[in-house]
Order: sequence, then structure tokens, then C-alpha cells
Amino acid sequence: MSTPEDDRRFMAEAIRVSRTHTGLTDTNPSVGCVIVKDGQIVGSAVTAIGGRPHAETQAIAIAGDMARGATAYVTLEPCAHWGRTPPCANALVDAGVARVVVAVFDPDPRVAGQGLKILSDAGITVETGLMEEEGRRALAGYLMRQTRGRPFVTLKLAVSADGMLGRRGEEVAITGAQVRTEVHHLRAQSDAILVGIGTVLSDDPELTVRIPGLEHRSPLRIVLDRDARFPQTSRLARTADNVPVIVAAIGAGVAETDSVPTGDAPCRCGQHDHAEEARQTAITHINSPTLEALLKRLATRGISTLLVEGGATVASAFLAQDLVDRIILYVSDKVVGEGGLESPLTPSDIPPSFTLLGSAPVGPDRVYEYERSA
Ligand code: AOF
Ligand code: ZN
Repeated sequence: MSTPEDDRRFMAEAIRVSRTHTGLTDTNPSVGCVIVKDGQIVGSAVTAIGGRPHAETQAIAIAGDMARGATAYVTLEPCAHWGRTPPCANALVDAGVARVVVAVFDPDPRVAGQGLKILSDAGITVETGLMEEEGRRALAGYLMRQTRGRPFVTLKLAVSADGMLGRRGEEVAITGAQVRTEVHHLRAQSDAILVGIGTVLSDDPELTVRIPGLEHRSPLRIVLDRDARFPQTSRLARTADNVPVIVAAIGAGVAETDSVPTGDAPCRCGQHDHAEEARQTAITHINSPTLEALLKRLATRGISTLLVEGGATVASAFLAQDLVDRIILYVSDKVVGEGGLESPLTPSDIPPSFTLLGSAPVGPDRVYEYERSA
């Protein structure tokens, strides 16, 4: 018999395993499954890169005969639908597991309780909601896209000790090298990253992942640019044939349009400058009536997680429209002083709808993480 402590330990392991493929499973959630027999893990797996096979079928294959009479800990309700693979709930029944413990209910209408029903109808003991909060955090992007039709939004800002984001017209380093590395990891775990045109014009950022081995994880880059100021000479434009860019104009009453369709195959005539052509198709201009409409549109393109990197105007717009789900705030001990660009957020004026999850040193700086309370 497993104790409640054992159950928590094995579910924590399933959640830890699930996080190893966050952002790598396309529109599928990255799920973890751990199969335990007589107190020992006999199979453990995460949703494969690209989204299939699912976690359970892989863990069952590893466990083999040991799955009979075992307990399966799964971070998300096992699926009930016939997709490109048979339902995981049926696979668990066929494998002969005795008990299934689930952290999070799957809102996908093809599953939504039907996975649990297949299991209990087969006489399997089913328990749900164990470590649900931690499970939901690990599945945040998938759950937000499924239930609200928009990506999970993380706002990241770096502020000086006197609450400044920088100085107008001048580049000042606020935080140190360790924060830079952390931010590149944050980017690598996000499906898309968004900044305002002001940031492009003042800092000319590349917004790619530049960690050895993770360069291929650079997310889609989005610039909010209402007045068509996006420079073709910017680093974003110049690297667009490697990592695509969306330039989005948000304006009331604007009809939704794509002025440059994505996915068009380049012509093979042998006469054009194909590099230039690829660059053109890698920069998509879109109009959206509101920020929320833009987010919904990104979700339909499979974007589950969005990292908003500023500047102040963009951060304020997302906060004012209640479109921020998580805040990651880096604070340095540097003082910017006169002429500083004030941050819309500092640790002493976080909106009351957010709660502090934790805080830790990052080299000489400090990070504070907040999540939306409801
Ligand atoms: C599971 N285990 O590891 C994952 C699940 O396109 P399909 O057929 O792969 O189905 C996608 C849906 O499968 C997705 O919306 C979610 O409901 C579920 N994902 N389910 O049992 C897994 N990744
Ligand atoms: Zn499945």
C-alpha cells in the first residue's frame, strides 16, 4: 500500500519528468507518467518531442509485465480519443494497472472526463486532483489555450534599485550576465516572444536564444508596431529568414488582415534573390483590432506560451487589459537616477491580483516570481 507521502513523491516525479519537454511538444501538452509497482518506479515517460507518442503508452511499454497491478501517476487525465494513436485510457486498461492517480482534468472536449470514465468502468481505482496546483503550473500554456483560447502570458521586466527600466535614448545594463542566461532559458521555453516598437528602435534586440545547444529553440518574435516604424535594417529583420517575425498593428476598428501570408513556398525560377524573398515571407504583417484579438489569433496558430519582454508601454498595456498571467521581475542594486525610464512595476507595487510565488538571488541580482491569484 502506498502512503499519501509516496503518492506525492511519485506525482512530483511525474511533474518533474513532464517539464523536460515543455515547449517541445507542439500544440500537445507535455505530460509526465510514472508507473510504480511495490514502491519501485518500473516505467517513466514524457510526451515525445512533437507531441506523440503520449506519455502513458511509452511508460507502459517500459514497464512491460510489471504494469499489471501497478499504480500509474499521470499529470493530465489520460486521453479517451482515437487520434493518430489509440486512447491512453484503453492502453492503461489493457496493461492491467490497478490504480491511476491524476493531477489535472483534461479540458480537451475529446477527453474531458471520458478518460477517467474508461478507467473506472474497467474497475480501475481512479483518484484525481493530487498536486493539482503544481500540475496546472506545468501545463499552464496548454490549459490557457484550451480554456481561454489565448496563450499563457509571462511578463518579464528588469528594474534598477530605483525602479527604472533604463534611460531614454541610451543603453544601460541593469542586470548582470546570470540574468541574461536565465532570460535566454525563459525564451527557449516560450512559443513566442513579444516587444514594442520602442524597444526595437532603442535597443535593436535580436530576441533569439543564444545558449550553446539551444539556438534552435528561438521562439517566434512579435513586434507591436502601430505606425509602421519597423526598420528593415533591424537585427530582427536581418535574422528573419532564420527565426520568423510578426509585425502587428493593434488599432480599434481595424479589420483583421495578413498582409504577407506565411507558408508560401519560394519560387524556383532561378532569377530572383531568393534570400531576400525568404526574408520577406519570414516577416508577416498583421492587423488586429485589440491586443486580446492578437493573442487569440496566436493561439489558433498553436502558440501556447508568450513571453512579453517590454518595454514600459507594452507592459502597461498588457497589465491594464488584465492579460498577464505571470510576472518575472529581475531587480538589480544599480541606481539609474536622473533621466531614468520608470518601470510600470517594482516589487513594492505589484497589482493585488498577483501573489508572490518566490524570490531568489541570480548572481548579484534578484528575481521575484508572481502569478495571477485567480
Ligand atoms: C495523454 N497523454 O502524453 C498527452 C495527451 O493530437 P493527439 O491525438 O495527440 O491529441 C492531442 C490531445 O491529447 C491533447 O489535446 C490532450 O487532450 C491530449 N494530450 N494525453 O493522455 C499525453 N500529450
Ligand atoms: Zn493519450
